[in-house]
Amino acid sequence: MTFRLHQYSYSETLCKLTYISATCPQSWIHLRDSCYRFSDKALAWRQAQFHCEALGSNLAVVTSQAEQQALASNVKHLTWIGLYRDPKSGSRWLWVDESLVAYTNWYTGEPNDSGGAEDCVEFLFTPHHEVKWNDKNCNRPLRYVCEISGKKEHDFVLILRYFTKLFYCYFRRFSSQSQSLLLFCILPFLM
Ligand SMILES: [Ca+2]
Ligand SMILES: [Ca+2]
Repeated sequence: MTFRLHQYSYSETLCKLTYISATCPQSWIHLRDSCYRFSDKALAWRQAQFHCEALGSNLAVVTSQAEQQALASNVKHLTWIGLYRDPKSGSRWLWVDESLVAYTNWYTGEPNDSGGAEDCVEFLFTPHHEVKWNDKNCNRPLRYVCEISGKKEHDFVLILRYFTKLFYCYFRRFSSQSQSLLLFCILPFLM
């Protein structure tokens, strides 16, 4: 077996293998960097979030157009997501995982706080079959989508990639022995 490959190709391959092995739990679907689970029963928003938490997740936190599109192509019902009105400030919205609310995708005229009682956010279908956001009464039972964010795994892979390159470059420079190269390429993956 030889490891005399291009300077980075060995570590890149290991990084890819590490990433692919971070698969989703059974009955969850993998979209982009996260795992999602669409419920088959309807719950009020708060119970839906409790149920996601019990599964080690949160209601979905939709922070980009790409994530919105990935979810939109899989959603089939009115569906709760993890956005809710700040109880302290009626005009502010919060994500359940405290992510910054930078991206939004409200339907035209929403959020309208109809009846002064719409504090939770659902995926809604427009007449053109687009999936947009609407504020709705949190007590209404709806299907919901939970998310296990892949961000942590992704950062983990980036850190591994960085240290692997660091070790590899260091020992490539000071040692031409392939055993040393092997040891210090693999070591970061065992930590
Ligand atoms: Ca997300
Ligand atoms: Ca509304």
